[in-house]
Amino acid sequence: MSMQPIKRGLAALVLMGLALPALAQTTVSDAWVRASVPHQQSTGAFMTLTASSDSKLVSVASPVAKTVQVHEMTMNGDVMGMREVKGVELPAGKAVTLDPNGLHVMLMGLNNQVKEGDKVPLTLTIEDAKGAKETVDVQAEVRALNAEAGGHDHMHMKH
Ligand SMILES: [Cu+2]
Repeated sequence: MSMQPIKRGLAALVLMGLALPALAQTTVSDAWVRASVPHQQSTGAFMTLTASSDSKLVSVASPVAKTVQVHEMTMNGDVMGMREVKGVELPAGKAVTLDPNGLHVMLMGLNNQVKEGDKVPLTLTIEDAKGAKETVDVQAEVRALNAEAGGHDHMHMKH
């Protein structure tokens, strides 16, 4: 019985996660980036994070974008917008999801078009309650523009 390459890749990632030193351990699953169209300036990255102890996602970096921020969606009357947040609380053992309707990672100033099927490297910096920092490298899969459409479009939102 043969595993498909994608499954083998995921298994390897899980094993690598388990092999990390026993500091704060945060697992990241289902990381994906929304595909962009040519000349689009920014796009969003989404994932589910689970920390083993109370922690905070403090920053994200990626070689595909000049600036990476963590945003939250805001509603001002009927107008949807977003703003930068200074960190995302990751309570111990609780899965925290960044999705197109809430918190998300904003990749701003894209160096190139991000195409469906590409992998986007993301480096997450997570700080535990004692201030110890951990970095987690993730390969986020690029999904089609309309994947899990949240009824809004980043390109038309104010920052
Ligand atoms: Cu945003």
